Amino acid sequence: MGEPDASIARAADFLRGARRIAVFTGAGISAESGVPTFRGGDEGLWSRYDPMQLATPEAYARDPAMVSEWYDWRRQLILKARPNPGHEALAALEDWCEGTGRSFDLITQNIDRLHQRGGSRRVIELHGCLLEWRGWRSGTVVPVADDPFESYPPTAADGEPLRPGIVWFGEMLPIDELVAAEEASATCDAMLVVGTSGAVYPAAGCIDLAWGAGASVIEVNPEETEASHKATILVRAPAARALPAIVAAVRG
Ligand code: BJW
Repeated sequence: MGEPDASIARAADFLRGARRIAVFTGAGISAESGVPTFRGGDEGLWSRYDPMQLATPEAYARDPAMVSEWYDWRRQLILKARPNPGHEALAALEDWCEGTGRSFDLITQNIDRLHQRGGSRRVIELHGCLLEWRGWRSGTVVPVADDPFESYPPTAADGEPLRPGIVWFGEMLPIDELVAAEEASATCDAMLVVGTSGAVYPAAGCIDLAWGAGASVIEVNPEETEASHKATILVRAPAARALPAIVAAVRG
């Protein structure tokens, strides 16, 4: 089931047979753009940094300078990164769906905007975006320059500290995005799950919804994950190699 060429052909068959396609992505799709993932191996961010010291509102409240400087380091990495053939293949899949009257929803946990830069037009961002910063108390989005901040934490013109516009542990996901993602997941007939450990909820609940509704679940990931047992097809290959092959086969 995991042999890449055979599983790529099967994945394409399932996508061609579907009228409603949903795609659910995680950090692994950006790994080949040089953006680190969170879990797994020595490369994952959480193997080097403690998420409880960095990725919670309590951590920011305790040490806003340290936390904002760490996120600015990651923001700089993302600004230098470029979309890879995996991102571009999903944009091509969106075009094919539109041209053939299929519905298409791209749901991402990623905060790097590489899907949009790779040509995807409609993206549901469940965990916000690291390129946007907002007031710590007001929540108002404040435009910021791409250059590294001059001091930490960065501040708005009125002196309010700014935080990254992402969803930390213990925070609620943006409700409109979550509702749209759950609706797309519960009503699709095929879901492509790419580069996610499927470990973080409520986002990973999208896979459960698709699976529970009887959709074909196609997992593209070189490693086994918490979602693998729900997959109809396992494509055990990196996304930047597998997705262009799948989409080329879909388009015939
Ligand atoms: C490749 C590849 C290649 C590599 N090609 N693949 C139910 C059960 C248990 C716990 C909970 C639960 N419900 C809620 C919780 C608590 C918590 C949670 O889920 N904890 C778990 C970790 C146990 N969830 C929350 O706190 C959420 N909020 C919440 O529940 O609020 C409740 C509430 C209600 C009412 C009021 C208030 C609150 C919020 C979760 C936010 C998660 N945020 C993060 C960090 C953001 C900040 C930052 O960026 O620093 O988002 S966590 C991190 O994980 C990030 C990601 O979006 C998310 C998912 O990770 P992802 O994308 O799957 O990456 P990895 O690294 O895990 O996996 C990469 C995969 O790629 C691997 O499988 C590789 O093999 C693969 N790969 N190279 C393809 N080339």
